[in-house]
Amino acid sequence: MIRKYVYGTPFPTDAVMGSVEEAGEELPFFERDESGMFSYRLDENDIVYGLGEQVRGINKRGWQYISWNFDNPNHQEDTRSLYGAHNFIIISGEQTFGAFFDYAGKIEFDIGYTNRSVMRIKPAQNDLAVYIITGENEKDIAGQFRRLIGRSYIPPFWAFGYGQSRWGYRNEQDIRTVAAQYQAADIPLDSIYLDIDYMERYKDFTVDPNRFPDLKQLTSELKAQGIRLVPIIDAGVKIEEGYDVYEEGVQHNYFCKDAGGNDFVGAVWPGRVHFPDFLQPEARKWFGRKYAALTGLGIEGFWNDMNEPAIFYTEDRLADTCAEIQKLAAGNMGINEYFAFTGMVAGLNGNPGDYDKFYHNVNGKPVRHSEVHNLYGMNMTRAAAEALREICPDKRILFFSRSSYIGAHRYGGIWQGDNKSWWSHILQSMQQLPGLNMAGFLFTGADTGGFGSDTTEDQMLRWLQYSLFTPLFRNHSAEGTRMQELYCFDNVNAAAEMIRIRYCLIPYLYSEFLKAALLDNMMFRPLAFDFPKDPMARQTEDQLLLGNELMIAPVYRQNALGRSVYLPEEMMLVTMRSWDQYTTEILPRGHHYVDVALEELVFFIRRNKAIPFGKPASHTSALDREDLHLLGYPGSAYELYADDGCSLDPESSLTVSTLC
Ligand code: MIG
Repeated sequence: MIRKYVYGTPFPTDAVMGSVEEAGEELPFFERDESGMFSYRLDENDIVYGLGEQVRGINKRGWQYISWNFDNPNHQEDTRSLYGAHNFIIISGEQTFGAFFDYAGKIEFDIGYTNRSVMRIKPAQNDLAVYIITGENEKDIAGQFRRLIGRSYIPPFWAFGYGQSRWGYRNEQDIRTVAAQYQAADIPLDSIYLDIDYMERYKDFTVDPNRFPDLKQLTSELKAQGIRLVPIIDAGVKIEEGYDVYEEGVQHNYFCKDAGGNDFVGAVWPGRVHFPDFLQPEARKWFGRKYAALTGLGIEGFWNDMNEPAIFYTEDRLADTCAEIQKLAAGNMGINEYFAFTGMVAGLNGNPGDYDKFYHNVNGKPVRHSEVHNLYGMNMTRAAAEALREICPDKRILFFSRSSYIGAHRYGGIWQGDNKSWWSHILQSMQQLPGLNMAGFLFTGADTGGFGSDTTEDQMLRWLQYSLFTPLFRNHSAEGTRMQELYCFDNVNAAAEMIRIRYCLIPYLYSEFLKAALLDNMMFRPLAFDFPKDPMARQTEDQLLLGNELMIAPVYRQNALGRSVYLPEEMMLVTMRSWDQYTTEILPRGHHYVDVALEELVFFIRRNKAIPFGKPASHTSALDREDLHLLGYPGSAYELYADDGCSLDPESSLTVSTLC
């Protein structure tokens, strides 16, 4: 059952589909005080699930999280905000229920931080809708919520292939080298990503004519090899006379305005930019149609970046800061002045005050950006998705965004942002998956190998052994970091085998993805969602159930040659060295230590279940989706979902068959 409670005058977020009647009776479970703060007393054994893209555990207890979409490359234990606002939680314990705080601005979730046994939720302003969901159990509650927010985005089939990315591929030759090296090493590959360097001076929808003289030719040449190019699009539009996107945006008032009614100016990669006002339907249509410039060159996928939106600085704050620094430098800079100086400089990027200084035009009325901040990235993605349906009505386009709000899951996926080549970030990515799935984000994954800092060969192998299960499977890294294309390492074949195994698993992963999307299920679940009474399952933070058949338990510690695993039921351990060389062993319910050599992948098949397992191919279009065998308990069957992988309406080509 879903009940809705409205406070003040909420800004419509479009997270929820259709309309839900307001409940007559009082808000259950929570106390609400006169300041507008919601509080809930946590029982010792209560678990709080959710919040999607956030730091810390699957159980969010014991920290304060702030939904304020933020370009934050530091994903640490003490981080409070990342790129998304996924304000849905499920409290599991004494009382089990879900709560969605549908609010476009900043909102704090103090989950046993100030006081260990109290959860406090406080929106910046008291204009919001709260949805309370009760049901049979956690899975049922999550399913009801997913039906409320609408069907998750389904990418094209080829998006399940492996992708190579790096910020720093400078020209066509760099891209050709990546493709050639993958082929030479016999590693499957479906996509190569174009980061900001393909653009002409970071101008959206342009291609640098010197470094990428013929993108159309490059796109078709690579597509003939089964590889798609996936360019990035940033939110800010460069201010430059004669640049059509800039000129048109100014002319039609499609950009956000400052308090004086002028187009607001911020600085990001292109230098001074205006920010499209994605809250205006007309601006969305206009910006969305611009993607046709690239689809016209044969492009079939995009990633949207910097759409929190990220602002490196605004000119007035920069001027004020420089003036202050001059004053400081004129005196004898003592320690206090020195720290004031470094703080001011660091505080330019993403300064909260800057988000108070611009406005959206909502049906003719100015709305201060900070009040609707968390909707910006979602509406950028929506702009593209809605337009692309018209530009390319006959096929799905791969689409994922950095910033998001619940509702964006209908338009595209998200990647988990600028992580680092840290072992802890393998686990962090995994711990976000259940919360993301609860919020509808199924097509997701981390920058494999880590974005910032330098990876090592062993870390890359372990990372692959986790990421090969995530729908979005992309190796990406930052400019200036160590090269981490798989052919750069000594034991290329060990990595290649992991990618081959991924391709053998694609029929299963795609089938479970379709089920999750079409039936509003979570593809990745905490153990306790299926074993709610098992106290050990309720504590397990480093294993997940995948679909209905698998449990994953990756190794995420350096130099570990195995790990402890908890089995909530009897399961079959599968240890794979290569796609055609593996062992299986039935293990009873309980605690086990499992050996996992560096070149080995392990996963578990649940009791009396089996998964379809195919053969590798150099890319998804060469996969034989019929040539499957069942891997798992003898005598068990599997229900396979498949489709043509490209129709906009997935039901139009859906087939459901039983493999046994
Ligand atoms: O300020 O385009 O998260 O994936 O490589 C950095 C360069 C801008 C941030 C993205 C990252 C991308 C990078 N971008």
